[in-house]
Amino acid sequence: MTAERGATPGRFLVLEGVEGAGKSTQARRLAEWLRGRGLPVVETREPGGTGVGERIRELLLHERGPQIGAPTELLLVLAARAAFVREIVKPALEQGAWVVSDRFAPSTFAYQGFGRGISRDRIAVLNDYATDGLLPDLCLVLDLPVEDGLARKSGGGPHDRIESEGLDFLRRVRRGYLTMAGEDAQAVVVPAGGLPEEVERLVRREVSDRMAGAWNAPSGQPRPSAKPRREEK
Ligand code: Z5A
Repeated sequence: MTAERGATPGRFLVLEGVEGAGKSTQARRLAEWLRGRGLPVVETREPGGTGVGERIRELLLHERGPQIGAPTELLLVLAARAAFVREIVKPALEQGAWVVSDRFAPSTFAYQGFGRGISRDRIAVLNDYATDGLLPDLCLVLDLPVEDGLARKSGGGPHDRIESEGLDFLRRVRRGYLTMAGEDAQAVVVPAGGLPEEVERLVRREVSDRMAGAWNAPSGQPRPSAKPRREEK
């Protein structure tokens, strides 16, 4: 499998986690903080971000939409990702931007892999094609019990199709994130049960520690090469 990190001048930061973990909140805050440091930032999310991606997002999340089996769900997510990487992420990285994304490939391993039971090998091969080998420079997994995440969203209207899968599904997803974070040197688990300001402090600390040296890298310089990813199981 090809694995590309460090080939372009920008940086690719991804926030992950179960529903209500605070990904959108922290992605926004992180992007503001990075802009405050004078860095060019592109904020985005998956699934979505592109014309086709937003259409696929509607299909995937709409509770009253058509029946979607696990293989179809996987391929829809990856179809959206193929456009996302080529239309948004790679062009931004090539121009030296810091891309902050609310979800990326780890969501697929967590939801379609650990959640739905599709093999990680199969996902890895298909995902590699969709991403053209692109990997995040840093993946921040915001972690909290799934019940706490759902409680944060309880006032926010009806659950979408995937949220409606129930607690056991979401617990498998959470376990998947923790397992994968333990295997990937570029992933870190951030406890996300505290106040937004506390979580933000932890996120900033991880980004500062792990992206050290990147702030002042001259524009146009390739990213320093990262440790090779371990083989997918
Ligand atoms: N999916 C997939 O299956 N496979 C894939 O490969 C990909 C995605 C890429 C996308 O939904 C769905 O697609 C997702 C997985 C699937 N499953 N579902 N459902 P999404 O990303 O649009 O929605 P989400 O993950 O469910 O996001 P969310 O519910 O919006 O959660 P969040 O972004 O982590 O949290 P938030 O929006 O920042 O905060 C939620 C609420 O909590 C809000 O009222 C905040 O004000 C509040 N909040 C945030 N932080 C805190 C703290 N620290 N304390 C208290 N309250 C807080």
